[in-house]
Amino acid sequence: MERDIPHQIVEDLERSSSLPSPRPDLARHDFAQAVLAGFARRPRSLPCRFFYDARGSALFEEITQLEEYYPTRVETALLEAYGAEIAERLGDARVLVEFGSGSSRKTSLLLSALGRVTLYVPIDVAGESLAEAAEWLSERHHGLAIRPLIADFTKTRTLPVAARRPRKLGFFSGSTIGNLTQADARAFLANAARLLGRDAAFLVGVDLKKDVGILIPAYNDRRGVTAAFNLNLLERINRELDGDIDVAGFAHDAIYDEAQGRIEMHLVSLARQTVRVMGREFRFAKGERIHTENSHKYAIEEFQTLARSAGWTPVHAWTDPHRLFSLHLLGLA
Ligand code: AVJ
Repeated sequence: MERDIPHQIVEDLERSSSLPSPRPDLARHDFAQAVLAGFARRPRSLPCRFFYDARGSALFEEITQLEEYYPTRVETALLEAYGAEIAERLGDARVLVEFGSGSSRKTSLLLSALGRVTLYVPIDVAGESLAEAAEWLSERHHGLAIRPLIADFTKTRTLPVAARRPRKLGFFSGSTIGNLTQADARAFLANAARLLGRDAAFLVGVDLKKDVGILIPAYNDRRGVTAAFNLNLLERINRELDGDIDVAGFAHDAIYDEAQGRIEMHLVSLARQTVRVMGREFRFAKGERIHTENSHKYAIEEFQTLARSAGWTPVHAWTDPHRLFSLHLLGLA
């Protein structure tokens, strides 16, 4: 399997204005900074983007197959059921820009439905998974040109030269937009509008507000896969940042904050303890929490209002019969 980062990608990276780098030493530095800063502040927190090392990505893949975790399954079903309708409303999108190279399976469904896309530009910080996804898709979509961009998609200001053509479609799946606060989601949507251009459209997967009896188990499954995914952050600190954290001294917790409309994941210290990271000591009280992820949920109209405030015009929203998940098509009027 091709694992080296193609030369073109490196060139795109050098042209791009985004900060995160595929260079392992810089990636480690980024992680170290975030952990030291996150452990020093109160309440303590860690950015959720660090979940996805090799082990975390494998655990997330397992999460997507859990009975309790409906988002991946329902979004995929929506793409299967409404792909033709989406294509009809879009007309003739030629360039597909994906924010975060999510699941290649969903991208492949969309590409098949659209039919006329000739260029695919996935944007992600993880160069290795980008290269793998690119290979998987190029085997299934002959004649499709792929120009991956290694960059933080929340900050990307420029697209590869080859993508500077009209009729672009943006794709942001999985409700990853839920990781952002509303203010950050609005800024992201506004930046995407600028990046994609005047005649663009945007397809965004958004998890819906619903009964906590469904929401909580999706983030706290019986088999404990989500717990392992959350706790892997501590294991990653031990592996990469010379940490001595007793991972068994922390527990996974997922709560729903009704006022903010979001699931929050936390790691809770089960005892009073001191941990060391890169030679520094951090004291945890019993019950003290590390906030590791937000996953915002939106009613359909709520998300449409947010999209409008960022300059987009809601065109249509598709949802499943149980109203678990939504796919929003946005346009620029
Ligand atoms: C990939 C960010 C959409 O918030 O549902 C899954 C990540 N966290 N289980 C989500 C996640 C815990 C997921 N996103």
